[in-house]
Amino acid sequence: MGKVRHDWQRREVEELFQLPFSELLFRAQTVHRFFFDPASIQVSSLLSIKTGSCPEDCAYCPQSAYHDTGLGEEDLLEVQQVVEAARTAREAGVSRFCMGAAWRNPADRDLDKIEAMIREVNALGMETCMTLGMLDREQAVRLRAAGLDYYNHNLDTSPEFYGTVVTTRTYQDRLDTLRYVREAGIKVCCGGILGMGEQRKDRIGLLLQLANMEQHPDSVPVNLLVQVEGTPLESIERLDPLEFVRSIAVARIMMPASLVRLSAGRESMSDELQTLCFLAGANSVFYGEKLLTTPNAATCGDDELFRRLRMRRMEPADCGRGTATSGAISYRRCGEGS
Ligand code: SAM
Ligand code: DTB
Ligand code: SF4
Repeated sequence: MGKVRHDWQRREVEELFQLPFSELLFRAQTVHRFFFDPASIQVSSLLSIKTGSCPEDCAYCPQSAYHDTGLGEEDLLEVQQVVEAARTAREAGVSRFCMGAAWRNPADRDLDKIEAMIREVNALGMETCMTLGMLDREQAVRLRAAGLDYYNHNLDTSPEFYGTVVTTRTYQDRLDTLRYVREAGIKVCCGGILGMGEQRKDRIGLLLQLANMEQHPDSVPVNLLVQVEGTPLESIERLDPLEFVRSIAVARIMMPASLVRLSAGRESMSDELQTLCFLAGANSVFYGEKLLTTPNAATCGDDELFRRLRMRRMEPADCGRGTATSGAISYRRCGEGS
């Protein structure tokens, strides 16, 4: 039960997906409560620090310059603008601040500013996360030296399906950046997007990639595609919501000590569907009116949902890997601030 495995076989994962729903959720909940307090939830906020006109062609993304979504290119924000947004998030009880840029990779000339953002947000007592595209080894080392806690870099889907959604980079490019991030001592936030027209075998392929890494990602964002007008995936058939819940449950079982984030897509979900995702083992969300460029679930609705479910916010110290000592965890209740 307390074992964290890195040798998952496709056949076993297929069998998990095929379990009766009640059995799958029971197994996921059993694992979840061994590693975490199942009533606690980690809360992150997102800020787009550089929006639009990205040179990559990701079919899902409203920020790709290849798609006409009406988003113009904006400059990299000033450090003070970022700090203000982080302070507001902290006052709303957020423990991790995630900053995203529509870049293929950061230019070295922008790194001084990025480093200042990391230092100043850390100084507010928040965990920092950046998602800036591909990094080289030296850039990863610089970000860590500035104090960066997490780097988000998603594999997004299976290696087999990847070429259908992105052609301007390879799966191996993503894996290389993830390796540099790990080697630099930064915690890894890595997950994917479901509902892009992939098949179950691709969802399994993604989960196998994540769960068979030498070290599991510390955070695993599971995004439900936000279907944005002007992107090639705007009219793709919607994923069965129960298949989405199943995928969360299987992610929880395969990566029991990681935070599994119910990430993009909550705006289109009912409270009841989100509740099923929490029951399946999701224990992290993005909180705030906006994701990067699209609307997120409303904060007042989230506060009310957490209150109805009696869910408590995790303290930053408990947001790392699950400890299997849930009794020792302390909490800040929703709305109490920092
Ligand atoms: N440019 C960097 C990169 O691609 O790594 C960082 C920003 S990018 C917007 C971060 C992640 O957002 C992507 O890896 C993808 O998983 C997610 N994402 C982008 N568009 C999305 C959408 N329409 N629905 C769900 N997730 C999306
Ligand atoms: C992640 O996995 N999801 C977030 C974050 N990491 C950077 C981004 C979601 C973006 C959704 C589309 C948008 O708002 O532009
Ligand atoms: Fe650019 Fe990231 Fe969007 Fe791809 S997902 S187009 S790399 S911002």
